[in-house]
Amino acid sequence: MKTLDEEKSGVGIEDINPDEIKKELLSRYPTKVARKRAKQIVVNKVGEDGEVPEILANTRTTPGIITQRGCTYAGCKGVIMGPTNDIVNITHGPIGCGFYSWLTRRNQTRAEKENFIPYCFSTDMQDEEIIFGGEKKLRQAIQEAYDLFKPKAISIFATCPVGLIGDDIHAVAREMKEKLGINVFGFSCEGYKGVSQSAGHHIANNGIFMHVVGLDDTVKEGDYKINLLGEYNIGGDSFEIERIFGQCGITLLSTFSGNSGYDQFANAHTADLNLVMCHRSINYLADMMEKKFGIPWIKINFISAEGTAKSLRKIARYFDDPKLIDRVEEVIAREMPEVEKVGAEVRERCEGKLAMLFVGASRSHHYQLLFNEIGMQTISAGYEFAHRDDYEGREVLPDIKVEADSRNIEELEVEHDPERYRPRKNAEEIKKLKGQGITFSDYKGIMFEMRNQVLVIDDISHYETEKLIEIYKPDIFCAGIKEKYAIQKSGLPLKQLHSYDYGGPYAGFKGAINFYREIDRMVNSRIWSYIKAPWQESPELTAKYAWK
Ligand code: CFM
Repeated sequence: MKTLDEEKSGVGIEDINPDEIKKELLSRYPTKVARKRAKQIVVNKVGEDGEVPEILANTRTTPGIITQRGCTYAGCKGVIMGPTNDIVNITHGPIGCGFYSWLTRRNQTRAEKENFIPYCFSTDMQDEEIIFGGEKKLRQAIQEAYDLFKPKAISIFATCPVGLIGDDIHAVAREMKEKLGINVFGFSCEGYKGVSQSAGHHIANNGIFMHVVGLDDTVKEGDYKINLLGEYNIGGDSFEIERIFGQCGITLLSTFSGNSGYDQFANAHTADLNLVMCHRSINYLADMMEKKFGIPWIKINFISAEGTAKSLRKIARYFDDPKLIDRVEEVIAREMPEVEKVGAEVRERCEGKLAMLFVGASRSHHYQLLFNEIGMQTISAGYEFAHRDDYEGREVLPDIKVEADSRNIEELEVEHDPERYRPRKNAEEIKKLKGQGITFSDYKGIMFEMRNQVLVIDDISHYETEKLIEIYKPDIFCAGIKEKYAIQKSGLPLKQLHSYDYGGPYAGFKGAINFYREIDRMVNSRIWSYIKAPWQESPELTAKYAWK
């Protein structure tokens, strides 16, 4: 029997010319498509001054290409608002859209009282509503949900047909808010609104900011008050992060939106610092909260043990209190030995193995750090729907061309709140913190942290995926459920980084340990080499099933 290493050719980054591969990937496309894809497939090159190449992103997928992307409604309802536990989220549309937003994302919660996450609320539009309008049915659905559950708030999500027939969900929301005396608000997040789910993030950020954030001015007890933005508690990640904050004595007011609810959002503006975990999905809210209430934001990352330690130190430095600084160091010192022990053990078996990561946005970046911790390299990565700033860093923001598809999404005009705007740090303090290496309102992007010569690919197609696997023969491919079985059939393990398969948490210290062990099992298992499609072992089957 061959050893595992003999079965795999073990191609290294050094052995392959990425420009040649790019040429090969493009060679199958019609000229016009190839020209566009050429700008979305980039060979990474980080200059000495940190400069990175330009990439084309957040642009329409060419019809006919099998993309990984989802729709605007998925980004708004599924991603940002879905994890909230005590808001009744009603999908206004045909039942199919509702079904696919029903607990398929593994966002967990520990709701104290109400938990509506396991429910799927839909107006179940039929032909009649499509032809004569669905506002009446929406009104009835809101009333029914209210009568049954008496929630604090109800939100409405528009699906494609709602926009096409012109139902005014916002007028219905206003009317029902008045009638029921609870907060009712709508999101015009029709699936077609943008080029991907990214548009839905922006719409959700606007809605939650306009309708909920700032409604409750109560100043809560606790030191070092923060919000965690862009963490959705997939597989229990938020629970692990909350555990760490608890140990450090950091007060978490609100998470947008993992393990969080209406009251937390309403009160979030009383925090002293916003932490941004997933930049893509929530940067709008961070910027708006800073403008309106004066809360600064910093980019942090709790994926990877190093990232977690670094982020905690950043928070401690921001609050500039020796008590917190010491406590954070104690927590890191207590947690790290176990992480390092498991890491070293796993590293022996994983060192030098290759990973590819193609997930929505942030995770393709953050998980590279976890792989690095066990000695694995990322040979190619990219985002489904992120924007140029997530690749190249926020300094390119002024250069990003706003196209018609993005112009569709409202940019809110935000000003200082006349009474409640309060800068959390004065100019001198900010200067001091910057001197200590803290950067505010900034994200450097994925390319900056990737090796030269690796392929960075935006909105990867299924054809490109198969080609890359054939050429690079990576040890693991990270993507989602749509890719999972197709890729596994090629004899390669696929780790779902959206839902985590059935695993997690992977955030924080304990999460890092879980991830190391899981990847060790996956890349060092022989099981994939035993899988052979019937026609690989019995070629005559090909003939039997052929047309003629
Ligand atoms: Fe942010 Fe996410 Fe992601 Fe995302 Fe998503 Fe997700 Fe994702 Mo799936 S908010 S961008 S829209 S980190 S659902 S929790 S895993 S594609 S990489």
